[in-house]
Amino acid sequence: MQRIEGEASQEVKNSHEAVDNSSAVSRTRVANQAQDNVQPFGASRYSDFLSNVSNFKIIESTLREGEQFANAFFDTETKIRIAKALDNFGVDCIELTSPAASEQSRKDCEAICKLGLRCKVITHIRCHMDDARIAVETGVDGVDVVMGTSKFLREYSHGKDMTYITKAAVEVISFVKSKGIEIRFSTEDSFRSDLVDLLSIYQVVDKVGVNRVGIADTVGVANPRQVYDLVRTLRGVVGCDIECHFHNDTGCAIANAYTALEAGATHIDTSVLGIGERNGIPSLGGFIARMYAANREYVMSKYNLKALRDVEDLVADAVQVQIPFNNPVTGYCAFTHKAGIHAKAILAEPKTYEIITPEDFGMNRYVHIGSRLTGWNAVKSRSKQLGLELTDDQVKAATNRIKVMADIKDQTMEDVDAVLHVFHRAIKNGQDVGHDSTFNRLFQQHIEARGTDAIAEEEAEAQAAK
Ligand code: HCA
Ligand code: CU
Repeated sequence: MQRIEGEASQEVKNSHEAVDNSSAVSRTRVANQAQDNVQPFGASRYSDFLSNVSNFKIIESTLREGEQFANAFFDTETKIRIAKALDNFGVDCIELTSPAASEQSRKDCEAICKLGLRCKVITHIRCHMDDARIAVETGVDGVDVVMGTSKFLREYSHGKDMTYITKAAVEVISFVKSKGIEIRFSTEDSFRSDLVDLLSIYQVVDKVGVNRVGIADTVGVANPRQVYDLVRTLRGVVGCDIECHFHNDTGCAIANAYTALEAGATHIDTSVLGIGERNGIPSLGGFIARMYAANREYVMSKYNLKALRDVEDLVADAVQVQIPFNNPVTGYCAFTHKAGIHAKAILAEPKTYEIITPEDFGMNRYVHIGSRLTGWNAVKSRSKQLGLELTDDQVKAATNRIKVMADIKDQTMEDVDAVLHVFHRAIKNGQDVGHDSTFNRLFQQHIEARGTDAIAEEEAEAQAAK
């Protein structure tokens, strides 16, 4: 695809104050105010004192949930590179596969704990004392514990009732806490678990001092409204932090994560490119894009956005997948504008069709001008980039020519440039390019001469005259 870079300034001006982090209450209040003020694109948004949209933490699970992706096999070196890249990006925590899973998993967990990363390193285990004993010896900052509570899992997986589950949870939590590290308790398949069962066990674990409780949409069944209801209810029942984990089976994972934060959740699980069991969980990049649209200041102050592409490339390479063409931010066409009307507005003011400023992520905007949908404003911008002086009417005539050609097939940037050069030269020489035969002859000559000294000299001349 032929592309040109937009010329207009992309700076989104934002003079609002940074979010204060002093105390929980003032933090939420200030965050909510900041969020209303900072919303840079004018869309009205809902906010209240529960919302943590401007005050959330990421638990990055590429090295745990991501290891459950069909293609994933991470050797020690790759795990270390991913851990460092995530730390550099600025995630709050990284979650590692259970050290009880295999001897190598245990060794890798120890090795990552020794890296001295800025982020917390936690591991993820079953709600079982054997796993907990191994986990606390690895040097992790915390342990995420999970146990199935839905009737499917109680019947077909571990076969335990709520009394047993609650007892096991309290035992594991007390043990991990006694080692002075963080502990989270989560219920697997929360949205297909009985609400009374859920709230009862969360209340018990909150009382014994768990740092976080977790809600897991293990099967990707939940929708944002259900998420809001459950998190909101839970927020009224426990005092500890709330972590949420959403699977993406029906494409709701990021929306659910966002809604969970609105309802008072504090931590969201992500993985790079969303890799995980089946089709995975919220992608780090997609989730960040969503949060950036809500509060650019907060997201930019906390995360190293320009590192996103490298993190994604690293993981894509490790699991042998391509970055999806429509990936938020880093997808091949995430900042490509095509229709003439869009191109015109984008060149005048990027915010017309962009809520994400590509430069914030180290990306570039492109205007695709070789299509039948092109417009003369975009073509004019390109002729200026090439240093070719053409009047508006001449640009319009060149645009019509491009459209005729693009009706047959999309034109490359080289071909668009050729049309502009032909127009420019013909006008200078007093030739009438309005005639098909004249244009076709000159265009043919230009194509044949492409790469020769004559054309190179002319192009250099035009650039120098710019
Ligand atoms: C699984 C476990 C889990 C755990 C989530 C959590 C899930 O692989 O089934 O600890 O909160 O989706 O339930 O990833
Ligand atoms: Cu999961």
